[in-house]
Amino acid sequence: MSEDQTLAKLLQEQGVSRRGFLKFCAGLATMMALPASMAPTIAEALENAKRPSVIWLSFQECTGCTESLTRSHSPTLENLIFDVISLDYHHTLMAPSGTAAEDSRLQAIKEHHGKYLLVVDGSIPIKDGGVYSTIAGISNLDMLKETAEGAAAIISVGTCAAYGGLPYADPNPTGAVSVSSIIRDKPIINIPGCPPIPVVITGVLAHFLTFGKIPELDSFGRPLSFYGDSIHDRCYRRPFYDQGKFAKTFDDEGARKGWCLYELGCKGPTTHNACATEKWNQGTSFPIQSGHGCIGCSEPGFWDAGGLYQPVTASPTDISDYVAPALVAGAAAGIAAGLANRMKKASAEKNHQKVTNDDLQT
Ligand code: FSX
Repeated sequence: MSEDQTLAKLLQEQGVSRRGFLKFCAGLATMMALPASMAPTIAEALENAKRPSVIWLSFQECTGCTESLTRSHSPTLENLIFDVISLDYHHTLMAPSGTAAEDSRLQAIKEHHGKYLLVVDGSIPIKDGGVYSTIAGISNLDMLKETAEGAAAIISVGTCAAYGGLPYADPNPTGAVSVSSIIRDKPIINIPGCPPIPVVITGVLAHFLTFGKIPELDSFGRPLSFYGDSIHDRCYRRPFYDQGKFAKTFDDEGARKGWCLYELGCKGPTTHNACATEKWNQGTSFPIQSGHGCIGCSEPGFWDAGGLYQPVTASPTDISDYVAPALVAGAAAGIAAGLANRMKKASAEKNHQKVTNDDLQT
C-alpha cells in the first residue's frame, strides 16, 4: 500500500466486500463502546484514511507485547489496521537491520515530523545514564526523547511502558520508569496489560484513525472504553461472589463448580481491563475462565503489590507514583488538545528511584 492509497482502495483490491467491511466497523464501534449507529462514520473515516507513519520503539521488556499483537489470529481486525498504517520502524518486525534500520527511523522522523504516531513498549532505564539498555549504541532514554519530539501522540503499549511494569519492580536495579515520566509535552495513551489485549491495541489505533484524536482516558491514562470497568464488574463468576460462594482451593468442590476465586487471590475487584469481555485467543477464554484468578497486570505496581494468592486487601494505588502529574489531572476530561500544555507544566514524577533532571540529561 503506497502512502497515498486509502484503505477503501486496498480493501477493493483484496476483494473485501462492503458488507464485510461494515460488519468489521460495527465490531469496532462496539469495542470502542460507541453506538452501532457510528459504524458508517467509522467506515467512512477508515476508508479515506491515509497511511499514518508509526514508529514503534521497544525498550526494556520481554517482547510479550509484540507477541500478543502478532500472535493474534484474527484475520480481519488486526490485519486491516496494520494495513492502514505505515509501520516505519519496529526492530522486531522490520526487514532492515543495523544502520539501515536506524536510517528508517530517522527518515520517518524527518519526513513525517509532527504527524507520526509513536508506539512504545517496555520501560526506560535511566540509572547510570541509561546504560542498561541501548539500541544501535543509543540509550533507550535518548532514543525516546529524540523520537518523541516530532510525534503527534504516543501510545504506551504494555504495563512496562505505561507504568514501569516488571523492570520497575523493587529493587528496580536499572532505574526503570514509564514513558510518561520522561515525556511531558505530548498526548500519551496508556494501554497496560502484561501483555495487553491485542484488540485493545488495534482498537485504540482505529479510534485515532477514525477521529484523529486520542480517546477519553481514565485517571491512569487508559482508554475508558476498554478500562472503564473492573474485571470483577464484568466477570461471569460474579453471581457466585454475590451469593458468597467461594472456591477455597484450586481443586475443591467450589473450584469445580466454577465459584468465585476471590479467596484464592483474584485481583479482579481492583483491576481494570477488558479481559472479561474481549477475552484472549479470539475471544476463547481469559485467566479466570481457565480457573486462575486475575493477577492485576494492567494496574500500576501490580508485581510489588505481591500476594498473588492472597485475597484483595488493596488500598487504592497512589497514581502519582506511576503517571506524570499532568496526566493525572487531565486524563478524565477528553484531553487531546489541552493535555500538551498542561503536561509541559508537570513537575517531576515520584518513583522508586526518583526521576531527576540529571537522570534525564544523558
Ligand atoms: Fe512489559 Fe511488553 Fe509485560 Fe513483556 O513489550 S508489559 S514484560 S508482556 O513485553 O513490556
